[in-house]
Amino acid sequence: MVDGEVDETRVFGGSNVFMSDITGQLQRSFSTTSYSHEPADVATDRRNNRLFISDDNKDRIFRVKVGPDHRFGTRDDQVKSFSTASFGATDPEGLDLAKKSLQPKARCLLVQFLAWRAVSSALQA
Ligand SMILES: [Ca+2]
Ligand SMILES: [Ca+2]
Ligand SMILES: [Ca+2]
Repeated sequence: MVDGEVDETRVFGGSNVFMSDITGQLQRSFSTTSYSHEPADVATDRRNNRLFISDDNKDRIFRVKVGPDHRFGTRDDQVKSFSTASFGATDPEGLDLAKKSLQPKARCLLVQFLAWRAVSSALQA
């Protein structure tokens, strides 16, 4: 789970990513603030030990690879990113991974979904 707002509160303890086991027990936490102050959602790629984190201020998806220590949130993590604005998704929030690359129709639905999330966020603000 990621929290894009906790870094703006007095209770911020340095972490905005929280990893739990299936019972909800916190296993690990770390910060994305060196590259993202607004993590909106996270998708896990367990097979390749990667996280994908959306940032709705930067309109980017960050790809975080664990590195040689096999732990997230440490200095050897490899962080890369790509823009979502280039395919029309400004204010990206919810994201998930698909096993295969998306067909054009699914890509269109994804962009619509992201746009819908942006509208629903605006209505709740
Ligand atoms: Ca923030
Ligand atoms: Ca690491
Ligand atoms: Ca937003």
